[in-house]
Parts: sequence; structure tokens; C-alpha cells
Amino acid sequence: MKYGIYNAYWTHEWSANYEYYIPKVKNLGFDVLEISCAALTQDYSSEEKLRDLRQCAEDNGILLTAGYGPTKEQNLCSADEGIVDRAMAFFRMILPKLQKLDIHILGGGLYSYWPLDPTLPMDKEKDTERAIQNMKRLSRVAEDCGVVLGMEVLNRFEGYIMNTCREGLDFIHAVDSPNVKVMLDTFHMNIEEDNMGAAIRLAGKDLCHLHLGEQNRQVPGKGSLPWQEIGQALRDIHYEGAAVMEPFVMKGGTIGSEIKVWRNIIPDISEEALDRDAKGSVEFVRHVFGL
Ligand SMILES: [Mn+2]
Repeated sequence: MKYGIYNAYWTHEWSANYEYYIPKVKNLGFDVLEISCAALTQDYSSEEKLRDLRQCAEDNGILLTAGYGPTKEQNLCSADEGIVDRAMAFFRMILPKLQKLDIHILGGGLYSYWPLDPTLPMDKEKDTERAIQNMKRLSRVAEDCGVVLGMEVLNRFEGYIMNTCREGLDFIHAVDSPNVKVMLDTFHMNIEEDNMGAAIRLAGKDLCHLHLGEQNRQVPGKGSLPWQEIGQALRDIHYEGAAVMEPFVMKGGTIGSEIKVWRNIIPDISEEALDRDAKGSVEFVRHVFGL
């Protein structure tokens, strides 16, 4: 198993200078840096920038993975064809960029939009059916680019298409592509699943990616989630994907607002303190998971 961390832990905006964070996460003990696709429309849009980023990751022995929450204007489950077309156009633009970066996992609520706007109409049945049909089309692009799309199962406050691993599995089985799989996140699972270990075992070989975070989104080991049980379940399914911690501990900026962090979760949010927590946490999960 590979251990990673989401770049957004250190920043207030989704895009950042990834060449700064790649050697940092290597030094802290990680194998993987997850980046936001938002950066690929802004700071990393030229061929040269993409080539340099890939080279930097290779030079440091770091694998890259990608995450994304589509906006409500680019939503694969929308009844508005223009909004679906924008989503397809976005992914058709992004997936070849991921291929150029040697990124093979893109995870998130890709089947819908994020953050959830509860004032918009929600018809779970019809929206899910549209998401399945459009994800079938998108899966062909993903297959061509060698990218697996992780359907991230989100908690009820952030998504309505799939809230449990069971719902995620039903969705991917309906899509029926080797490049569309389930992705779980311990923060969301803690709200929705009866039992964390059972959910991971249920996902089994269909689990392509995993986010780690405590119940208040601190780094693993600082809260009360059952890490022993989670590790046992990952061993039971012989999980070989990446486990990427996705801590959010700072208020402020677009990230603080979209994640809904209204206070600093830890007393010291200096870069040194964040680094220390990340280093301690990756040692903790490697020890507890033993994978
Ligand atoms: Mn997540």
C-alpha cells in the first residue's frame, strides 16, 4: 500500500505550487501527493508546466493522484444538457492532462457536483440514472487515458447520490467499466456506515482509492476513529491502492469555506506544526495498518 496526503492540507486555495510540496511530503515520509484538478485549469495549464511537474514527482520518487469536486455548472447528473455537456468537456480536457502527469487515479464526487447546494432540486432516482449513463460515456475517455475514476462515497451533508459503500457499489456495477470504481473516505464513512471494517470488506476489489481523516478531519491518530479496525479490513481485502490522508484543520480561504472549517481545529497552524502532525500521522498509520 502507498501512503499519501492531499496538498490542500497546507493551503487555503485549491491550486498551489506543487513543486514546493513534492519534496516536502517525501521528507515527511509519504509515497503519494494528491493534487486538485482545479490547478490543472489554472496554474498548470501549459505543456511545459505539466512536464516539469511530472519530472519533479519522478525525481523525488513521489506518485501523484488527483481529486476533484465538479462545480454545479459542470454536473454529470443534471437534467440540464448544457450543464452535462460542460462536465463532459471539462473531463475531456482534464483526463489527457492527468495522463501526461502519469496520474492514474482521479477521485471525488465526479458523478455529481460539490459542495452540495441544498436549495437546488434533487431527484435522487432520476439524477442517479443520468449520472450512470453519463459516467458510461466518460468511462471510455478514462479508459483511453489510463485513469481510474474513483466514485467517492460522500456523507449526507455533501452529496445525495451515494452515501454508503453499498450505494457506491450499485452505481459502479451499473456503469460496468474497469475504470470506474468505488472510493471511500473514513470521515464520510464515520457518519454513514454501520461499521467501518464491514464497509471496506464490502468494497473489496472494487475499492480503488481511500481517503483517511479523523471525525473532525484532523490527521489520523488525533481523534477517535477505529484505525485498528480499518487496518484489519484493509489487510483482509489485500488492499493495494493508495491511502491518502485528507486533513483540513485551518479556517479561511476557499478551502475553509467549502469544507466548512469555521475555526482552526488545532491550536498551532504554523507550517512546522502541520508538518510535524503529518509526519507523526503517516508513521502512525503505517504502524497500525502494517501494510
Ligand atoms: Mn475525501
